[in-house]
Amino acid sequence: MTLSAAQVEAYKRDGYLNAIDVIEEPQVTRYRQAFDDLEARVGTETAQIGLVDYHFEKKFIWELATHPTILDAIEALIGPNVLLLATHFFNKYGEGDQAEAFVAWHQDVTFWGLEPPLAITAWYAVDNSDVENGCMQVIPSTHVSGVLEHGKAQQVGNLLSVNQEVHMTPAQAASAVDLPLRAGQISIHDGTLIHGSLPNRSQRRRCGLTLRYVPTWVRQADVNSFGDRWKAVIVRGTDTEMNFGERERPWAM
Ligand SMILES: O=C(O)CCC(=O)C(=O)O
Repeated sequence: MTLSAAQVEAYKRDGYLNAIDVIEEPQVTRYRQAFDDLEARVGTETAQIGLVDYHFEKKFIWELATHPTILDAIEALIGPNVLLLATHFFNKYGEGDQAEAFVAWHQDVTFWGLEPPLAITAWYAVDNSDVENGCMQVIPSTHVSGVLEHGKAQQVGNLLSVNQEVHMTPAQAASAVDLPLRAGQISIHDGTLIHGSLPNRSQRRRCGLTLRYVPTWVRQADVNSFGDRWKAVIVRGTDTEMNFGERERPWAM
């Protein structure tokens, strides 16, 4: 399955797509349990935002990042030669010290050091994600403005790596669209689309796995917001540019 022409058109116009079915039961539960096991091992403090690039260690993350339905959609949007740039879990537990955790309005690529600043994210719902537990929100069509200046968030609890936030007018914030997802679905967003999410006001965990992709012709001009270089791996097509060096696929599949 690939995206329809109407979906590609909508993505170009709005900067995102929502509610794309990827897997069904029993795989949804199998992947959730695999995450539960990882969470139990590292603890919720780390699991909240500290699980970066665990696809090198955990096969279920690699399986999701290379799922044909996801890669077909990514290929339809950025072309045939695709690198997996990174994977990163975003968890909001809605209780205890983490109750106020939120994600401030931002663009992904601002601090990623990419040239050109082009990346795309598939956000995979490990748990059902809805308004009550703080699903992703986007400001449609903001990707057309290019990379914007970010300041620091004033509100405590921002999960972003350098506490970044892009200023929004009240009118812009009022045009936010919720992206609810059933576990097993993805949304996709452009790296320059303004997005964020509110605190989890439920008793249910909200776990999302972000899968970041770039076309092979993008290169790393600077370190990313972790002060590091991306560990990109080819997941579709061929990498003739080798802009991120050569890296073996972590799992044979
Ligand atoms: O999971 C969230 O609430 C936000 C995710 C996000 O900011 C991202 O995908 O860059």
